[in-house]
Amino acid sequence: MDRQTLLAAIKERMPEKRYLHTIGVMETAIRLAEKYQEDPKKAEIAAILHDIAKYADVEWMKKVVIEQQLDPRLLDWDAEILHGPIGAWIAETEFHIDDESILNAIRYHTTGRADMTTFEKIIFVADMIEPNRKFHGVEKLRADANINLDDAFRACITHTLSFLVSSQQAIYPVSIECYNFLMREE
Ligand code: DGI
Ligand code: FE
Ligand code: FE
Ligand code: FE
Repeated sequence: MDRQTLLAAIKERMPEKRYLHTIGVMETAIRLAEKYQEDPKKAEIAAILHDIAKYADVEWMKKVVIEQQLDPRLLDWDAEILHGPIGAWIAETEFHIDDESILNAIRYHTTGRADMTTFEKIIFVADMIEPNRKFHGVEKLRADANINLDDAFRACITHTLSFLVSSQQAIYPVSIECYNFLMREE
């Protein structure tokens, strides 16, 4: 599916602000894919579809979790955690994406997971540093991403988990697995 078709399909499912975020992720992901020798066309598709489920109905998403036998732990969480795995399912069933690397990049774009691939890290980091993101520390993450993807990814995960702890939010177990994996790497 080409860029314009995919963009038209997602545009009607999200507010303008989220659409502009998606364009930013797309441009950033393509640039990082070129820099770190991954397929920019695949990065484009994963980026365009990554937040497709962000505004989907939570009860509907939980129904999909049950019917598709996704991780049952998802049932205890809201759209912020559900939209990754459900986004991957929509990409597969509705957009006929069969490339597992694209589906996994969408699936784990919010939480990360243990032993992320380079391609998954690109989508994760692009989501966090795209030009419309404005949070304290984002410039440093952007600079890191231009130097070393692994270091940038580690800094992104640390930033997200620190934020969740400091605002006393629950942490999804897969996010913890991602963090622990990084801390145990040499
Ligand atoms: O969908 P986006 O806003 O572009 O970004 P995202 O999918 O990376 O993150 C969505 C939200 O989920 C963001 O506010 C951070 C939050 N989040 C990430 N990991 C966890 C989490 N929230 C909880 N409660 N637990 C997590 O482990
Ligand atoms: Fe997201
Ligand atoms: Fe993210
Ligand atoms: Fe996003």
